[in-house]
Amino acid sequence: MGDLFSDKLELNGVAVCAGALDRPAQEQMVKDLRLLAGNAPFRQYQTPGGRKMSVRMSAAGALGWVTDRSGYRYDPHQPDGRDWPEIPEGVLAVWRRFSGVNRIPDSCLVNFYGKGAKMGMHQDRDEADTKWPVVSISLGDDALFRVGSAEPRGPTKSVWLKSGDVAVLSGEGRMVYHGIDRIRFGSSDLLPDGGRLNVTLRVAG
Ligand code: MD3
Ligand code: FE
Repeated sequence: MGDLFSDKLELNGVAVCAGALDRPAQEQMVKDLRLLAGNAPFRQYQTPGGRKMSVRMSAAGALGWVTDRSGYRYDPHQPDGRDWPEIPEGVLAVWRRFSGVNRIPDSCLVNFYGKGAKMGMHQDRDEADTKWPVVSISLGDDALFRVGSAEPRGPTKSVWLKSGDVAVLSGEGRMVYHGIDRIRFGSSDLLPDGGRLNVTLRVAG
């Protein structure tokens, strides 16, 4: 797990590998994600409570995470009935390098943060078995990432996630509350129109 050539920061059990992906690797991943979005468009979902999320989401793999008035879930089909596209090879390579496990992920969620988008504090617990790690890749604009504990109202710490950073959520860190308070829109030139992409890999089913 981890890498000799990147800074590793530990935040309430969450490992952040700063600078894990170099610029060419980031550019290749953006290309792969553009192709992915051609087959699974970014959608703005509604929460079970009927609010629109500010983050737009796409996905790949056997199971894609979706939400609507009937609940949060992993679904084998897109809202339009199509299968999700395959997880890009370069994304799987990041999982192999950082996850520390031999299982292959079956779910790749792609979040897009435009100007003003954020994600409230939550736990990731829609997966069938939460013993498996989550690997997260940040691309584009800087994001203020907040990490709490496994309790909903525990103390929190914050760190700016930058383009090319990889976060590994395993063990203690897997069930912590976390969220994105805001992005610094336009802080990176990786995406020509600004914004931030976050790719999360999971064993969901
Ligand atoms: C800590 N995404 O997709 S990435 C999510 O930047 C999500 O889009 C955020 O939270 C984003 O569920 C945060 C870092 C991250 C991802 C998954 C985690 C942190 C996590 C799972 C458990 C604990
Ligand atoms: Fe999450």
